[in-house]
Amino acid sequence: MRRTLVLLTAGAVTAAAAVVALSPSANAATTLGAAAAEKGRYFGTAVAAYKLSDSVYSGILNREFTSVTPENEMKWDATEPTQGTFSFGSADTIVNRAIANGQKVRGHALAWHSQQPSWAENLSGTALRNAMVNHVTQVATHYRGKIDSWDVVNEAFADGGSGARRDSNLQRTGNDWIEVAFRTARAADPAAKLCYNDYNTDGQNAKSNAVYAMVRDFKARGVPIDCVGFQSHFNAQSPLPADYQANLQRFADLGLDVQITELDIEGSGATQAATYAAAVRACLAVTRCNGITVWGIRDTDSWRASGTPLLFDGSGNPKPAYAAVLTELGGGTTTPSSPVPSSPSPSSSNPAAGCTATTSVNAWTGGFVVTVKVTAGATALTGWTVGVTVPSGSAVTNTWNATGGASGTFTNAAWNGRVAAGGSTEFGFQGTGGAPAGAPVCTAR
Ligand code: 9MR
Repeated sequence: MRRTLVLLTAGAVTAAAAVVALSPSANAATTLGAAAAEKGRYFGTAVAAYKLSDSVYSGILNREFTSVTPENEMKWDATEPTQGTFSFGSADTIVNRAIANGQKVRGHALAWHSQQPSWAENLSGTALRNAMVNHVTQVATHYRGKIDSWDVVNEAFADGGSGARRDSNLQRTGNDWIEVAFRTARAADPAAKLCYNDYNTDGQNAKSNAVYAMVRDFKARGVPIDCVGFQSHFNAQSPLPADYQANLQRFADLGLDVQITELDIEGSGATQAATYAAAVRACLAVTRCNGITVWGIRDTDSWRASGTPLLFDGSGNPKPAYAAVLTELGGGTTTPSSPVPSSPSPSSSNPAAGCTATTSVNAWTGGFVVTVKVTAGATALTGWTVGVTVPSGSAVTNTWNATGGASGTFTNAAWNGRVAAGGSTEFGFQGTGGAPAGAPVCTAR
């Protein structure tokens, strides 16, 4: 467990700037990940490696999410572009960063008919089966011990009412290709949970019935499977099913975890928010639904960007759907009515500064994330600067909702400089090394 420290300060450092442990019950969780954690679940997102240098993107990622799924970087075409030659660079970037931030990783996906390298698309029979087994072995071995859950097989059933397997080059190697993939993954990474993942299986229908029958058979025969992923891509053509919870529950009753793995819901405003809340509610009602992953961060990051299906808008602002999910998870944006600690109460040694800063620090060996709350005094702010003492040997690597930071001085972003009298705004930063332990100093500009 990371230690959560709250440093209460105002103005210059005094002995009164006590370090106190925050009791989790003292305050509603204010991020998706923290709120889900209080419900015993993770809250994750798909991540694209090339976006990690975007500070708005990575800021939200660090702040809100406790699990990541590489959106494309672990797929067969990315990890084995030439047969027998493996390329893990982009996926490693995501995995190492997630581990450094204390986030889980969902591996996606070892065996899939889509996004195969052309050399695999052109194989068949024993050559393809052997190539698949080698691929699963090499990739799962490379990430052994680092993956919470693997999508071992993705989208292997046909759409429509047939209940049949999807025709594919992998399927044509023999009906046992799925269980062979699972056994191979278990041998390579015994600690990872092994999932079957699919879409249009979110409600009870011919396709999900067929997956259910396969999973039941696997459990009966001892084929290693630990979880089923429900992608949950919803829109007008494919709405949230009325029996979503019941469907999750019947799979859970087979004795495995269920996970919402690629959630996105096209729409906007209150309607979208209500549908997101309903999806979250269904998971929370199923004890073995142990995590939710949304398929991207901002609407502009989505594979269905025009449908604005995610929780943050293109500028990174939380949408009504974000608030609905946070509320459904039991979180909230309220601050405690009495500040922590109650004694001694923080008092500014520099009232003329016009603002105060409160810092919440998540620190672990080798890194930290700091969230800073800037509160205006009796006069509204038109801009602010916060100075933080970064210990020598430590470095700020990322800042969100503020600019600067490399030298420990942060200035409001274009959109959050104006703060009403008595009002507040938040920014954050991430770094390597030991966390700043002193008090931040807020100055109105
Ligand atoms: O979001 C992914 C997109 O960037 C890729 O172009 C696409 C290619 O197949 O895959 C998308 O992710 C898919 C996921 O891997 C499996 N389930 C459906 C997802 C949306 O298409």
